[in-house]
Amino acid sequence: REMELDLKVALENDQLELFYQPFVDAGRNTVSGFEALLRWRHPVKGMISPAVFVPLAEETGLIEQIGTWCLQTACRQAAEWPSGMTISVNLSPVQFRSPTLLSDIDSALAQSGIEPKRLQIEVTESLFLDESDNILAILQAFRKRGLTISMDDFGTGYSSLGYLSRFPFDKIKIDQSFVRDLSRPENIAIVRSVISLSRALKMNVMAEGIETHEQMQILYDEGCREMQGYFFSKPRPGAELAQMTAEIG
Ligand code: G
Ligand code: G
Ligand code: NA
Ligand code: MN
Repeated sequence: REMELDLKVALENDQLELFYQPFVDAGRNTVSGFEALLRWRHPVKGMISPAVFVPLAEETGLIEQIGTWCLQTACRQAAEWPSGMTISVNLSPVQFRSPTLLSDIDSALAQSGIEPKRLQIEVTESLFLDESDNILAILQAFRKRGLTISMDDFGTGYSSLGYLSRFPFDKIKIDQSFVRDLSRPENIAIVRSVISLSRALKMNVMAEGIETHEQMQILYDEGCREMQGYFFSKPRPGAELAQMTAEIG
């Protein structure tokens, strides 16, 4: 419970920070956008991973305020980038239970002035463990505003494939666990199937967790163009974005 108190203080005292990791068009070597990834700069413990504190924030309900802060900060940051660049924000399933989610998104867009189509929302399969009518209505409301919706960590959750046809996704992100070991024929087969599935469903596809040139090449040869991973860049602070774009482009 000590960390819970700390997290409240963190939000109030500007200890939370967004890092940004580029989405790269591997054919052209250009940056098409960035994913916002939350960090906690703890005054004593140093940098704490969201894998540690997001679950706590979800349990305590603090994720609502933290999520709102993320949306506002990410959109404000994106307003400083070239107008073609996307900003992708991760949403927790808990945020979908918040009655103010849509108005929070509208405020973040209005305050930053960015076009709605530049905002991408990332959700994971765990979203579909909840009551699905409400989820569908919210995702459709995102679409109506012009946002894009991305299926993150695809293939690692408990959901059936059916939700891909029932819910309005624009993009599938191939999970890094499949990319990590492409020397296994099983993983190549999975990657190939997901790319083919995305085409059949008229969705974009992206691979995450690319760490080596070889992984990049294999995915490229399989027809994947949009990629993300340490090979291109680690997530870095907002102040380093121009530098990051210059290094890749
Ligand atoms: O960036 P990193 O690999 O440390 O992220 C660890 C986990 O935390 C990932 O599952 C990522 O999706 C999640 N995460 C990162 N930033 C956010 C955020 O802003 N909101 C939510 N809900 N999850 C996030
Ligand atoms: O769950 P989600 O896909 O949002 O989480 C992304 C997480 O993966 C972030 O914590 C990010 O820091 C991490 N990540 C991004 N690229 C790479 C990579 O190339 N290798 C590894 N091991 N982790 C990565
Ligand atoms: Na993500
Ligand atoms: Mn992911």
